[in-house]
Amino acid sequence: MRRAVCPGSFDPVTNGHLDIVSRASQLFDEVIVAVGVNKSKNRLFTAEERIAMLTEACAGFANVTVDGFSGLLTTFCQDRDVHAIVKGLRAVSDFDYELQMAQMNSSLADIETVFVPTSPEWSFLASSLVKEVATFGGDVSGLVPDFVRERLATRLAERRR
Ligand code: COD
Repeated sequence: MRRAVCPGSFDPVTNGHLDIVSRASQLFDEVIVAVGVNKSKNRLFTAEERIAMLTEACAGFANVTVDGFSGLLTTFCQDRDVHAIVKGLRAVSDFDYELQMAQMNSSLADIETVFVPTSPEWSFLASSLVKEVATFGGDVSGLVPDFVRERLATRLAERRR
């Protein structure tokens, strides 16, 4: 059984993330989307909310499950007997950081990182930009699933009150 983890913050999940998850699901028998829970970081959505959105967004993929993790990603992988991490690459700037993490993770455990190049249509897409555009009233439809766009609008309205 070939298993892989697709890790990330997913604050919130975008169509770029889902493209990588979808392609990973074709490369591996089983894919776990792992939502990082780092309490020191200021997130727009809680871990539970991010996991719920991903679970809904990934419902169509038969071999994909969603879970949260805290601490080291390598520990999560070892606990699940997973030896592959799938990461999306958008640009050279992603590569610098991702290469460093891949090498650190492989020095910590018997884990290979597989890089999947972004599809051209999502190469500019990042959760941080989606949040910024939505904060200033821009239209993010087509960049995230519709239900995520609605939850984003609701959360930003709550923050403005
Ligand atoms: N197209 C393709 N790929 C994309 C796109 C897009 N438009 N947008 C994002 N991605 C990819 C990213 O490149 C990344 O691979 C993944 O999707 C998740 O992206 P984010 O932004 O949601 O998540 P990150 O990059 O903030 O997640 C970082 C982790 C949580 C994976 C990382 O910090 C981690 O592993 N933390 C655990 C602690 C640990 O083990 N630290 C040691 C690391 S060496």
